[in-house]
Amino acid sequence: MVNYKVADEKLAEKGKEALYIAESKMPVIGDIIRKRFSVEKPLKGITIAGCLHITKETGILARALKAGGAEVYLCGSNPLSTQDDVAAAMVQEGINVFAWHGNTDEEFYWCIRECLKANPNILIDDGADMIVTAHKEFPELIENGTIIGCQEETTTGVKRFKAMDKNGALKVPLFPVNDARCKNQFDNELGTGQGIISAIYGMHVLFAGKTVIIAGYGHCSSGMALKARGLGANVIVTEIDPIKALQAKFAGYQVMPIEKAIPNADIILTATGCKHVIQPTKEMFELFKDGVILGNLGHFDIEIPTKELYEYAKEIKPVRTNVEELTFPNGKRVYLLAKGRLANLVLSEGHPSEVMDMSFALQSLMSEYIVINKESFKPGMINVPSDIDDQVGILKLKAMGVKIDKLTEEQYNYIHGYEEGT
Ligand code: RBV
Repeated sequence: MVNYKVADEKLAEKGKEALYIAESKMPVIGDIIRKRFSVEKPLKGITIAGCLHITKETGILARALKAGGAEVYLCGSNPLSTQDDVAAAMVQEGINVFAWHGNTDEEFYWCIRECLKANPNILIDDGADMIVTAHKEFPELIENGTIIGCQEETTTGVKRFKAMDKNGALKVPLFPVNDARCKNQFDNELGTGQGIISAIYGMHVLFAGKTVIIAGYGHCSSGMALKARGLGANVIVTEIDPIKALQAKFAGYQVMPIEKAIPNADIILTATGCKHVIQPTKEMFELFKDGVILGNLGHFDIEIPTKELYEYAKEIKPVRTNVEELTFPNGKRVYLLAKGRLANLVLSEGHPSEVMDMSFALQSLMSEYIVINKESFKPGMINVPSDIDDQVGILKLKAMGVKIDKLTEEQYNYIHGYEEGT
């Protein structure tokens, strides 16, 4: 029996088309790993609950986990990122899905609880909401050993778990998959980077000649800055980290405090993982240029002070799908993308399948690793083993038909030795 609550089961046919496209672009998880999993069944008897964006790429991950023998439960990791057609198609394939686009906060947590009620052994989170809920509301799953290991997909979630671990509050073995090289150097830099086109989807705007603020210069935002510059924008980077600020400066961007940058900005895009990147004050809001586009690509909707912007606006008018025009008391207009939620998933379809192939290959291999090694873990953060990271890199290169050099014995000894010098 499949357990589910989705928006409309009749959308399944359309969802299957999306899955077909994704699978053709995800050869590592959608072909190589899935085929091996179907034969070896490394996840037999295991229930896996994923709190992930319900997209065609997540569908391909779910297929691989199921092929490996797992019972799979999914709920959305953001109320606005669920692709209802894909959710419906997954249900037809025997995946238990609790997700629909536009669910309320209360419904969002209801969906998480439905997944946790299935007594999952492995939790795959994106943003930490499911694993934090397990700690708060389902502690027995942790205490009685039902949960054997957890995986986190995104930077913001890893940040939350590091804080939990520091406070002694993290009671499960937690693998920060986001921190693996095959994840953050591709999904974050290229996927989120290319996500700046959500501003184009939203307002059909030309980047060339525009002044664009990119808030942050981490993996995600540095990718965004590069893409915005590539489209001909005049890019200003804002940062709080001195080294990242220097990196941005030496990469040729203007770097300055956000307050100085705002009056000239045509587009402001955030991906910092931090709160109130634009301070929620009237003085700050009044600095905006008339017609500025505001978009967030970070995990939560608090980077741009959405709530305070809504309160300050004298009029809020939906102008396009997931774009609102906010008119301030002084008559200036601001165009807010995706209600401040991650625009790269809400206005477009999330990160392209090609990069999610690596992220989800890591997630699937880590689930297998957790099953094999479950006896050896202690609660706390545990890095993804570098050989699993390498394996994903090797498989991706193989799938792309790219060959690389191998160390000779002489080179191996040189690199691992200290005798040879001047
Ligand atoms: N993300 N998933 C998708 N197409 O399924 N797109 C982006 C997808 C993930 C990405 O790995 C990132 O770390 C996270 O969403 C942010 O919530």
